[in-house]
Amino acid sequence: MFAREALTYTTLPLPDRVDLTDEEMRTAASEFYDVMRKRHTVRDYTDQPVPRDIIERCIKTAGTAPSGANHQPWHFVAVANPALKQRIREEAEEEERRFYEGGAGDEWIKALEPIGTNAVKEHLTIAPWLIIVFAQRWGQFEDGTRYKNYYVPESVNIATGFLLAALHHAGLSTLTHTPNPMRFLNEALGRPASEKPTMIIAVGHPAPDATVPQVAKMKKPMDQIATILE
Ligand code: IYR
Repeated sequence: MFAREALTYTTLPLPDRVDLTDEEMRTAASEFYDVMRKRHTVRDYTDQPVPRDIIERCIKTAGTAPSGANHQPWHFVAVANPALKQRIREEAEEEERRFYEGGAGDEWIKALEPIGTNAVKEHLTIAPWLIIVFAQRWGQFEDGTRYKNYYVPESVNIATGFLLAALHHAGLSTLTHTPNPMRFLNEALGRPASEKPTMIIAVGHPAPDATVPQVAKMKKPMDQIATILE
């Protein structure tokens, strides 16, 4: 994506400067918390379609994330094609069967018990979209030579967080899914060996009878997630 000659240090005045009072910041922070605390990981979907442009707008938001040396080492593949979703489901379920039938080990299976997951991944075919996140371990200049990427997991995971927030903000539900290994996604989606799939995100509208595990509502209190040193 980068032309070598474009990679020089020049600056521009900070765009989009925000200048809120403390009270305005307080309100904004609380309002965003109120949006985000209503995000729930949803496992039961309807097949109600979601227009492609909404998915694209959310991916655009993901693409604004900060990244190591601004290399933006991510690629998102959005799949609505039913045959492709079916193939991804079949291959993911095969991995998951191995996981749930012993690959995971007893401690991991016990940790998942209150979440109620199993190897059946119906959402992968019912949800109208699957977004597969790929991490680019290295990139290529326009002349085909390689360049290194830096802080790839950190960068991709921040972008993935932006994507989940954007989809939620747009009124959609999501499920993050990580079959392991996920190599089959490179072949299924025609992505190069330089890219590592990190996550499948099912996206859509919740089924009328959708539930969430009760434990999912138990969020750690502030004093456990933060230490404030003034
Ligand atoms: N990838 C499996 C197992 C799984 C693991 C964790 I950690 C979860 O929080 C949920 C599921 C699956 O998707 O079922």
